[in-house]
Amino acid sequence: MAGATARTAATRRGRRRRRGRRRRRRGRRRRRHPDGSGDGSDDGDDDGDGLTNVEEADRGTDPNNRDTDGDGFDDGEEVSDGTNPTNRYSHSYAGGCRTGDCQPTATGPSGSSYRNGDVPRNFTFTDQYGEDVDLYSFCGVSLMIVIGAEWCGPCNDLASQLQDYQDSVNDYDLNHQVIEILTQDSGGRAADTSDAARWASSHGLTDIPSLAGGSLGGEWDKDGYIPTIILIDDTMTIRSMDENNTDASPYW
Ligand SMILES: [Ca+2]
Ligand SMILES: [Ca+2]
Ligand SMILES: [Ca+2]
Ligand SMILES: [Ca+2]
Repeated sequence: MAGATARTAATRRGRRRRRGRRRRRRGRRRRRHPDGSGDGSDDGDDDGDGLTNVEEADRGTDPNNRDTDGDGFDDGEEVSDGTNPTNRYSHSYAGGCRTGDCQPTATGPSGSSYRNGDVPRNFTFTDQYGEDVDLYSFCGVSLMIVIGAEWCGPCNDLASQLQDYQDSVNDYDLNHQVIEILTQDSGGRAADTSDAARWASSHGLTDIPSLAGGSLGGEWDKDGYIPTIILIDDTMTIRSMDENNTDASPYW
């Protein structure tokens, strides 16, 4: 619990530092508030988030709250980043992974585990950069979830393929993202974020979130074997639930 609190504090510190740098860059521009509404007066920026009061009205954000959706990123910062300031799952991540912007309605598992056609519930894990990562941040992106453990040889083989795969996806600018979830360390103990950071380092995962430290319900385990590959489409609907592929090559 203390670890989780420390990680959350570190995440917030990181976000505050990035915000500070961006605010300093925007400082001069943000002190001028053009008359975009054409009413003859300065549009103002009452909460100092980089969006004028008129822009906030146009976007449906709160002109008296820097961070309307409470995701740790100011409204103006989100607009600059191309994320949605009214969707708490939509924001950028330090690792630079691809994210989306939609709000799925979970169906939950239709059997003892998720099946194709189900819309899963959100989960939250911490990545190799210390940021909390939500599954629903990837709504709008087609997603490959890979689940494995450090002690598992085939999981290591699969993990070592993934960054090349993501790089080729990025080269073709495909709307696709891989995420890795590490469930156990080399000794079969529950993986923590230092294990996930080591996993990322040993397999060269950079813009692939390497996740640990959260809770993955039994509904994500179809047959008790790992590695597991799950494909989810851009509406957050499961299209391939653990269909016994143990390497990424069928997807290249
Ligand atoms: Ca504002
Ligand atoms: Ca605002
Ligand atoms: Ca926000
Ligand atoms: Ca947001």
